[in-house]
Amino acid sequence: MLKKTFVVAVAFAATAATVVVVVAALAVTSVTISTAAIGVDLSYLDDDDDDDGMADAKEHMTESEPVAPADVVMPTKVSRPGCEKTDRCYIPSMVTVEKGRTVTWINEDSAFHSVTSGLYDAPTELFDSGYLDPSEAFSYTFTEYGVYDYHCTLHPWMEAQVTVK
Ligand SMILES: [Cu+2]
Repeated sequence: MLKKTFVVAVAFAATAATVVVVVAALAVTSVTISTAAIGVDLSYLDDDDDDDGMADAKEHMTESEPVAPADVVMPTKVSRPGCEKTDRCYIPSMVTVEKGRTVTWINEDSAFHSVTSGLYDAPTELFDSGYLDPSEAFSYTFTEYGVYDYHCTLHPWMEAQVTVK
């Protein structure tokens, strides 16, 4: 009787151990499957094909930058009065640069504009881009400290300023 009980106990223990092993094996399998599933999902999400670790969105932004980056933009529709009310005839209308720095303007409007030193009523001879075609850029290097007003010779409301410090 005692021996039979012992055999049953051993058999039970062996069965229990098997169940534990099977459960453990299933757990390991399910973890492996989960990881594989995540791996598949990630590979679909990651369409970055050059493996440099840069986000694709950032790379696309870099690609869309203009060939000649401008510090100041003449935006669309500034050939009509109105931009002066929101100070957006040149954007930004006030820039501050270090001495020796070159500032670049680009005409993003469909009309001609200029970048001419001084105010419309009181121009100076420091710089004058002449008429800038649409998409045309103009650069000037500021070699002296000061506050420089500039304007468009075609549109008196277009005035802005560069500060060199
Ligand atoms: Cu203009």
